[in-house]
Amino acid sequence: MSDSRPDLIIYGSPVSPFVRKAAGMCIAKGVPYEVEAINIFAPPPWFVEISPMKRIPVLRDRSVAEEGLAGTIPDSSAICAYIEKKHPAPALYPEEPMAHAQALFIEEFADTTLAMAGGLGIFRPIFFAISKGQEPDLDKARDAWANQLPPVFDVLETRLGGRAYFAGDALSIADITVACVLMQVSLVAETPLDKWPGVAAHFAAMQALPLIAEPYEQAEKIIRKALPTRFDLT
Ligand SMILES: N[C@@H](CCC(=O)N[C@@H](CS)C(=O)NCC(=O)O)C(=O)O
Repeated sequence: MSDSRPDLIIYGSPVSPFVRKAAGMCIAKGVPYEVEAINIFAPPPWFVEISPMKRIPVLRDRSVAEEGLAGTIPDSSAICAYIEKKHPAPALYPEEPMAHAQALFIEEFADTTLAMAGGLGIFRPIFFAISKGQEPDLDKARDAWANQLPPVFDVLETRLGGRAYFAGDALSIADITVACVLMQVSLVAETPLDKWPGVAAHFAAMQALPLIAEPYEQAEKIIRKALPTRFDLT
């Protein structure tokens, strides 16, 4: 490489939990990366070509190609699987087949069901409104906290079963994804988890890890400019 930029470029914003998930993988493995800002609501034409679902993140591996479609991967799950293959240590996908599949399921559950309840149900109605100079839709956010999230937390509590990790006996993509997606709620609201002690303990332990905390800090810097304090949704 003729310049000082790292091979791995994550197109997106740390405000996206899926960008933070990919960044967390890089941090866990000690792989240099850079987040290159893309405004997903007004993306440049070259980005649309590499993001068929018009979403962030997309990863570019500059050691493969510096422009065009080659060397790019859309979708955080595909990105994380790629980073794991390219940089196997420390392993963030369990080796044992059942634990491996459980990790993939929890990743998917967090990316979809948890993200729908927390991201679409709470983060967006609060932060998108504030960004547009409007009043946050606290009724919608309170409804999501009271009704959409509890069944999701119930599933997570049961699947954790009092253990420290969701799959196998070590940190995996499952833990990283749940933490990154749940922290989307923390960006705008308090997250009292007393009814789910296993989830609460897991969340606290994840928040203490640099691979979770560092990308979140970047997101918080952006969010706190417009929203100095979190809302209480209870
Ligand atoms: N399953 C995708 C989800 C990506 C996603 O939904 N990203 C959001 C930002 S957090 C996005 O780009 N949204 C743009 C839109 O919905 O138009 C992944 O894991 O990467």
